[in-house]
Amino acid sequence: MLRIDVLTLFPDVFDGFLGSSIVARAIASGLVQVRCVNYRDFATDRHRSVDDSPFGGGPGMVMMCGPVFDAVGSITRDCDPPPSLVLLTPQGERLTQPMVNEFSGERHLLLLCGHYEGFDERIREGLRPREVSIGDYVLSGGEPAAMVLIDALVRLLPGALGDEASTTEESFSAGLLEYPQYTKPRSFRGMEVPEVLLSGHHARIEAWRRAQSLERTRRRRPDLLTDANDSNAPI
Ligand code: 6GU
Repeated sequence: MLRIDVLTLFPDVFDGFLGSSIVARAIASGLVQVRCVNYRDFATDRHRSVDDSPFGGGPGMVMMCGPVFDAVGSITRDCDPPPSLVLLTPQGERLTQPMVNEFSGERHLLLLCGHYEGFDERIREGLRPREVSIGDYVLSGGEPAAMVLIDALVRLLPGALGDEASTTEESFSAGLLEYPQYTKPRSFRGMEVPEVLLSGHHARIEAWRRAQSLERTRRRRPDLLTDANDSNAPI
């Protein structure tokens, strides 16, 4: 059982996500446990503040140390071994499939979502979290990134996809983009399913798919072919 705790100012944002599809089923079958905790529950003043203006001036607000350290402490207090801390930030290391594979081997993750202009730097200094970004654009908060990470993680848990074949089948095209897929009907508005897929000739089908995967990757994502790619990541 993988345990994931999420620290956030907006726990409600996760409700739809955690209540739907693959992730919901993985939770229901006990493959993963996800708990959302609000930083605000650890605020100490009467306004329940979790952020304040930056020393030195400048726009926006900064996540305060107090509520963040106390929230993390309340979760890690009873945990042996302690969870791996992940701070979601556009300043982090870019999330990749090999990184997701690595995280899926953990027993307990604690995800910290930020808001406002960022975190007080002493949160990094004191907690030494791994910092993760999901891409080179700025979100207004880390919550969508946490959901991206949880989704990518959960689908790797044995049994999460139901159809066990889907992950093994995908690894055939390791590091390449998926080949084109078709389903019924054979003919739709004048567009036909490639003949080879109807042939029942498994070796030819496999060769066609392999060629399509390579060609699609070369055209759309040549970087995947040229980059040092020791992952086994189907994309
Ligand atoms: Cl993890 N957080 C925010 N706020 N923006 C992002 C991101 C994370 N990853 C890409 N952009």
